[in-house]
Amino acid sequence: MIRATEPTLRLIREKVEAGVRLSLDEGIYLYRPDVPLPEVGELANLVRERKNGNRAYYNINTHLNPTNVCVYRCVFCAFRSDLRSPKGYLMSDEQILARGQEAVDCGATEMHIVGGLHHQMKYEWYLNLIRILHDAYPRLHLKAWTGVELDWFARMTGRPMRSILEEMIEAGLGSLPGGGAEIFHPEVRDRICEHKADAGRWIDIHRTAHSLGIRSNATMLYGHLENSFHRVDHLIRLRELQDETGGFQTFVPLAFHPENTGLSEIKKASGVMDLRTVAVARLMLDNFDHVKAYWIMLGVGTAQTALAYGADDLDGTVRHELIYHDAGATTPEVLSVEEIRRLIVEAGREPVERDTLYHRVVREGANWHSAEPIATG
Ligand code: V47
Repeated sequence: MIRATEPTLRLIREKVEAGVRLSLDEGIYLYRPDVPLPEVGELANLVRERKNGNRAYYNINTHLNPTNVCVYRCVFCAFRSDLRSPKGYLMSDEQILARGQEAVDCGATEMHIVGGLHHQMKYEWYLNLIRILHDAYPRLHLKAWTGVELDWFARMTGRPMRSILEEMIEAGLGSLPGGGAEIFHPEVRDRICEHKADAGRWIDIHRTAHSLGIRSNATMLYGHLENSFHRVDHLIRLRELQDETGGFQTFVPLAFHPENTGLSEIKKASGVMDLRTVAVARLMLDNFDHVKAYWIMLGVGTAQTALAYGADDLDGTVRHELIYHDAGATTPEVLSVEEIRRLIVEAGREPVERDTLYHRVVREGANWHSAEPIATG
């Protein structure tokens, strides 16, 4: 017999149609394999179209990972290196600036900067990197440093997070990417990255950034040691901070890529799990405007399909991505604007180029400018 309080798809449908928030138990229920994915997807699509109509966003962006040398040894990471390993690298200022020039020449509006925590490099090196890029290329939006890196800067210097962030903003930091969130619940976090910023710290750093007017993204790494409870718990913690600050822009689910990691025995999440995670995230995160299908991680085909399962954003053209490619991603290194637009059109959506802060981008030849903010429902 079904208890009145037990989630059912019919009750969830009624709530979603009425715009009522879903509970932890309902989120977990939506992850059950016997709950048909097409129906979960249809509900997520309803929310997606309510918020973003038929639009699907992309930007022209590039990645910069200035070093892979890292003091931490997160078991899921294939990118990190020891200092003396032949794989280890550290970019010079000239190399960093050359990447900025290349980005501008390609018409990029954003540079996504994250990397290792190099124990020989002082906080000033990380700050200077932002400053030289911003001084040379002031129109390039610098989406830089995860909560974990910012936590490291504060630990290194013994300074409060607010003062680190204020200084970074003054140097040219534009927003924060969503990395480092992994899975918040300590049952999992303590097994995959026990040494780095915990959930409370990651959330508090984003809270501080939001209070300074800096927008940020949020990620969730799934498909490793976690279960559906841990995933939905993660989403609810993000939803709670968003209720408080409204500072998150986009949620980015990240499927674990096992190759070359300490968890290489785990099989990569299936396409069904990828689409279900996009859909459940769209349904749980009722206060997030955007859910991103990061094509580098999902693969181009699944990312395109995800546009019908709750996602409204494909990230960007992307150049120089290393974190996923080191972990066995077989996706291309870059997509052209024509390719990304074609993927969106083929999925029946309207392609819209956005900047990092979700303003429409208008291009005339080689020139571009950010126009009005994109309104969401
Ligand atoms: O925090 C590391 C993940 C993240 C692996 O904000 C791995 O717009 C899978 O955060 N398999 C960094 N994932 C990437 C990231 C991101 C990506 C795209 C867009 C945005 C955004 C943010 O990558 C890390 C970690 O969760 N990661 N290693 C791996 N083997």
